[in-house]
Amino acid sequence: MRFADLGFSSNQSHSVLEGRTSMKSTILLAVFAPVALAAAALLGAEHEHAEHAHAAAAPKTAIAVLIPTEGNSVQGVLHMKMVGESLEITGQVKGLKPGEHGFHIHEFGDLSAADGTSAGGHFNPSGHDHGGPDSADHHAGDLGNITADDKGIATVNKVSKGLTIPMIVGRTFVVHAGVDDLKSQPSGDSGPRVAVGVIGYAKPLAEK
Ligand SMILES: [Cu+2]
Ligand SMILES: [Zn+2]
Repeated sequence: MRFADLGFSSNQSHSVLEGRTSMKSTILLAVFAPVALAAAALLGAEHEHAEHAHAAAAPKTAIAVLIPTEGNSVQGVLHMKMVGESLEITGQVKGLKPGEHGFHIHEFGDLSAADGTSAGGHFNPSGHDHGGPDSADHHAGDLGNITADDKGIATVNKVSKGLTIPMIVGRTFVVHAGVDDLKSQPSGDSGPRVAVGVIGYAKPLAEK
């Protein structure tokens, strides 16, 4: 095929035309490339930001709303957050008989049984014996007792070194009718379960 067939009168005019076209392309590129690069950088930054936000989104706070088991009227709210390497548990439980009550994290987030037994035994990932939170040997979920005042209200303020939010979310706080003696096996002989609450991720307290 000859250039004449394409309507060009000569090789020269074609090369001039081509030269102009490529110059136009160069100008276009020069004008738009920085815009495109800037847009790409913005998108990239946004993407990176989103990924950071995702990584930072691993919740550091949790909540458990305690509801009474059948025949009881104990209820409460517990807030959990990490303070350094430790889990801080704060909150209030009411409707208790005055005195001490066993207070543990049990293995399962299953409240299907009316008496709370579906929550299973004490959360014990390391296969220890039952004990108090300060005993050398104890279940990770052993938090000792909470103490109700003469109005039946227990203010909870505990710190546990062995627990983290990801370990406990989906498990259950259990408050017992009786005192955890911190030594009887397998669970401190603290009697029936009077309130239960599954632990869930929570919005950080400061943001409320
Ligand atoms: Cu318990
Ligand atoms: Zn235990």
